[in-house]
Amino acid sequence: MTNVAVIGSQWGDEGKGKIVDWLSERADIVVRFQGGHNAGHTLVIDGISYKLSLLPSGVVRPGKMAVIGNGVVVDPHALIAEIDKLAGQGVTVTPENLRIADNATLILSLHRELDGIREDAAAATNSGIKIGTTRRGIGPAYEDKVGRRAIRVMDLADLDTLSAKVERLLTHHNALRRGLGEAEVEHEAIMQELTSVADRILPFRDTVWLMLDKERRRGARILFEGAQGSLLDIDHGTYPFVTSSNTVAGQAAAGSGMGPGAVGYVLGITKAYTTRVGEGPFPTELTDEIGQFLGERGREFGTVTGRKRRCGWFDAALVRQSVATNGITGIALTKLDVLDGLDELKICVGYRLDGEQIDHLPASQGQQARVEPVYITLEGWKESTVGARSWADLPAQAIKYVRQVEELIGAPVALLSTSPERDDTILVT
Ligand code: 2SA
Ligand code: MG
Repeated sequence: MTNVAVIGSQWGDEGKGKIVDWLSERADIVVRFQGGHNAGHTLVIDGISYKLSLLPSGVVRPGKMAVIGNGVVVDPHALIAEIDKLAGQGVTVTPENLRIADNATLILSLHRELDGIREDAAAATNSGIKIGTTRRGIGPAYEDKVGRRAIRVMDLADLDTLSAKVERLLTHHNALRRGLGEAEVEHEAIMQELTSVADRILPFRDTVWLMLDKERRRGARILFEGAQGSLLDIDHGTYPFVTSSNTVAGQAAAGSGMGPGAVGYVLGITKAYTTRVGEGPFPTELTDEIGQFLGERGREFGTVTGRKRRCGWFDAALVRQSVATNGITGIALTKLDVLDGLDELKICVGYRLDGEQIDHLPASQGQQARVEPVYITLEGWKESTVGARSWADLPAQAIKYVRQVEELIGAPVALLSTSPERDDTILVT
């Protein structure tokens, strides 16, 4: 097997966790390369459900190395809490099975606070833009990274220079906080926050690019685990209603310290309909009883925040776009069973914008808000597809739906997932 990058092709929550888990059996190393504990993966293994946010999914499998790459923003408190919670479920996380890049950026409590302050202010005053973030501090932490004032994992080991770094960070943040009418943050408080977590975090630190390079040369199989989805990408997503990292496959290389050639097969995880949480455009959104039905049947609630996800028809124009921006080799189609029993199904094939028909979502925020979906309609199926384990188990209309999806997005379906259990996966050859 070549290396595989698992990427969400929509707005996240496509079911990446299960597929990563399925693939991790064939991998030696599972690497996260962007995002942070805003991600949410639910893994169901032998009836036990594990909810992971920051840790790579491979961590629950014995004998796998889990890696948090440099492209990730790491909240040390969240990491410690997640490790401790897993310990309660019998999963032991040690430096034997988890490594964190020493050049990864830390999320501090001031980032989380700022995320919340901004979201609340935008909601209350109706000015600014409410993004509907997960309030985990992801955006503010990436701002500091790009602003070259972030505290990184390795800084925890260098207390001599840490104080000056914190000073520089606070010069920026306290100016910002004064402007927002918030109390300033004390230097001592941040120093204490950092020193209190150092002992738990530092044992996991590693020169990840070097370790991965050695492993690659040795022939190790690497699985890159994307978080969120391509339409939440900071460049290619529905800006400004996006997350603050690149979520596309190219980031698998930069966010782990490997070359693009290491990425290998790009598997786009694609839900058989569309969901989104948070604000922002969603051309095929259904606010009627069908949307309600998809949300209930599909149990569409955020893993991290418990927020209700917005639901709508499959948007082939958007996924076609993701096939291009990621270089998707094949897709894993998930949650087909949620469509069981619907009389007819619609698929969006393009949009109407100001009287013209277009085949992709324009980049402009104003135009994105104005596009209207152009649909084709397919007949539904009555039979249940839950737990189907072979192509022959699927009703003819379901197969037709899948074939139509492939044709419209311009990529083949490589895997079909028919329930949260990992064995209910059809490998399409
Ligand atoms: P942020 O917190 O700055 O990354 O939020 C910015 C936007 O990105 C969206 N976003 C997500 N969308 C879907 N799933 C995500 N992860 C969790 C999950 C979400 C949850 O897997 O269920 O539990 O609510 C995720 N993370 C970020 C977010 O909604 C904003 O639109
Ligand atoms: Mg999720």
